Amino acid sequence: MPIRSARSLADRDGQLTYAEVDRLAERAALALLERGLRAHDIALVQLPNVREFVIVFFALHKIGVVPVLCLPAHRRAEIGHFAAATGAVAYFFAPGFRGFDYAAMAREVQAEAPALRHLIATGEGAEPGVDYLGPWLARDRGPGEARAALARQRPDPFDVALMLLSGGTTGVPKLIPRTHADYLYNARECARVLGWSSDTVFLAGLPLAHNFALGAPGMVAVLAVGGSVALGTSTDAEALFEAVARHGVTVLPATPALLITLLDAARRVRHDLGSLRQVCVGGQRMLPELYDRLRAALPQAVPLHAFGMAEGLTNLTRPGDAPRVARETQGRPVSPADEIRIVDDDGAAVPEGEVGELLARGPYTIRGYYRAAEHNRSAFTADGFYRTGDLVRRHASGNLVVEGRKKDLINRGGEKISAEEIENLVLAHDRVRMAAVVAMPDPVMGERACAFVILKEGASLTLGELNAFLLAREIAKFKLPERLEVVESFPLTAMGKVAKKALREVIASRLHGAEPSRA
Ligand code: OOB
Repeated sequence: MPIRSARSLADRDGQLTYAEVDRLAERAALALLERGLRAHDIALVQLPNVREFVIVFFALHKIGVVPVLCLPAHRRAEIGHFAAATGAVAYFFAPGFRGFDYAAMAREVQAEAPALRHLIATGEGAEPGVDYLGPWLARDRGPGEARAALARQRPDPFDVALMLLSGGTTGVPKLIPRTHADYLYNARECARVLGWSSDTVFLAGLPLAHNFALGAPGMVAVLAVGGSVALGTSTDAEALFEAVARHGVTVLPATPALLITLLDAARRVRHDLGSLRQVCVGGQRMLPELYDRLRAALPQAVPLHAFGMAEGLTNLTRPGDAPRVARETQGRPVSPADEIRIVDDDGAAVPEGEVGELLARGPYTIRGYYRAAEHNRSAFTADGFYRTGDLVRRHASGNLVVEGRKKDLINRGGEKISAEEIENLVLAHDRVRMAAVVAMPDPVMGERACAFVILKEGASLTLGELNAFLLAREIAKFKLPERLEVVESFPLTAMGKVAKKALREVIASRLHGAEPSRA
């Protein structure tokens, strides 16, 4: 059954019109007001792609409470950090999602975060100390009362609307404050350049908590032009293809890693994918070979490249770009007011066509991370440009090509892992003397994390032991190193720092020698 009309939201439980979503969001907002939540309060939201994500997102916006969008994969270390860093007063979760006991984690986090007064779960239940959304959403109070109460709470468009998480290169993830005005503008510009309209049917299989599926170019962009959104909680190929056929999906966002899985499965798939018009690939570079595979498998769909970042700047290829440009480049900024510079290590512009670091400033790019004054001094230039850490060059077409990066992170299928964060945890192991975590190449994920360690005298360590130790620190599983290299010493740079580039080369050549490339 295709989505029954424009302007709807579909999830595992059926379809809602915009008006129904709005009414449910009003009910949730009123319940939150009654519990004492107020504008500028902060709420941790850790929900998968279900209707409650959307309802809570808009409910919080109605009363000016700021959601911190946590990934379902985050565990106690990350959630505890966000609670402590923000003084969040509420935490929204989906009990039992993918078999994990979020309620137990919520209590543990709450025990160490005195400000966290409200634990709010999806559905119905009777856990002591937990509120449930189910009864809130069922309580109708008549539109008059609701509208009057909520009208008084309406936030200013230039207030912070939400906080995204940086993939980050620092020891703990940084929070990215985005305002109502900037986020909506960013989303609208994406919808405009992609030609989205009320005919657009968008399938969010990637987490909505991530900027890509949320707005740039994601759900908020679709809603801004009156299109429809289908939500999926799985990135399993069968489930996604089934959803494409069922809802008549026209736009599918994917990371290159997900796209590879989908294309591998497409050979044996029976679902009708004929409705797809755009496949939007981002989070990581889509190589030209993958672009070619996509074209061959889905000739009716335009492959688009999304090179974005939670900090703001969104680059997209345009549906009208020449095939060669769409194949070889990662697009260009969506807004005419975006300013970019490509600079060398001294901050001077590189000659046209040469590789340098991309700097960005503009109407929807942040000027600073939340409560991070010191980090902000190095993350932004004195005149307010964000240093993306991405190495790019300008293609003859004017679009950008991503050639590499300066920042110290691992991009695992679009999921960013801060090397420093994992190194700090590895160093806490009592058998480890020194640690360096670097990216190793992978044909599907693009990169995976490899931990190089120098052990203490006479000690030994296996990857299994290391990861058991890391998991006991309660971090998201996707951050675990997938290979351990025990070494006697690290190569050093002329400055005496660990030469990570050399370590990346060591592991790449070792993998290359050991396993013939499967790409
Ligand atoms: C998206 O956002 P983040 O914040 O998880 O990661 C941003 C970083 C970029 O600075 C770049 O290093 C990398 O991810 N990246 C890409 C890329 N898209 C993101 N590198 C090469 N090619 C691409 N297409 O990942 C994100 C946000 C909005 C839309 C799309 C991706």
